[in-house]
Amino acid sequence: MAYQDPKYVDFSLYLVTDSTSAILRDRDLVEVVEAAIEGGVTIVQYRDKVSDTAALVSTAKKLHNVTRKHQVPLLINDRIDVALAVGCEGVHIGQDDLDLTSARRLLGKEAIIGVTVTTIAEAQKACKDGANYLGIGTVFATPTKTNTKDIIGTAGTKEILAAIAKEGSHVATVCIGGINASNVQRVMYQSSSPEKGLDGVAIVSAIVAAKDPKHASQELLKLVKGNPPFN
Ligand code: TZP
Ligand code: MG
Repeated sequence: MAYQDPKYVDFSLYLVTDSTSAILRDRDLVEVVEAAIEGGVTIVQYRDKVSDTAALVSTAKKLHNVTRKHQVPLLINDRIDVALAVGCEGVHIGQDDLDLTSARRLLGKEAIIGVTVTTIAEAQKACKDGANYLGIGTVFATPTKTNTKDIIGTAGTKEILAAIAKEGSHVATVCIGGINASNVQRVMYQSSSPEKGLDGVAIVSAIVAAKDPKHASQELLKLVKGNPPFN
């Protein structure tokens, strides 16, 4: 399934999609995603809570054509069946989705599987069960996802990173929720400890809803890779 060893995936700027027309400004999702990749997005998750299965597979195939062209991994949110149908690189699952062990059994050891974690216990379990990366959050409250369990802030993110580092885990980590150009460096800096830092940030609206998704991605990537001014 995967063309890229999960160990070498670049999580620096992780684009998570949203299919509501308001956030897309009625633009074509596939075009927005391609522009974002041209701007520097390093990995894409197709997250679509509204389309039916046939539409999900159809859009996922179009997205995969684009991500393959640019050699960027494509993951599907929630839906193992859609990932299998499309043959993309993996999935992202939450605490209420099919469990990681079953997802791994279905997708195989090459697939990239990420898990949303909000607590230290969830993070420890995901590491033990073989997640390739953790999506930590929600960091800040966001209109994009209002049914989140907890807002953990950068302090909560740091606690999770420290706990898994203590257990010697080398799992990749990104955080998600309310991250944009004005806070991304603070998020990277404040979440990290000497033991373990974030590998990147996962972002929906600051890219998808941006007037110019390519430019927004260029700016975000520069900030993620640069040294924070207050360092
Ligand atoms: N999971 C936790 S917050 C969130 C998801 C999918 C949405 C993040 O969206 P945004 O627009 O980057 O705040
Ligand atoms: Mg889910």
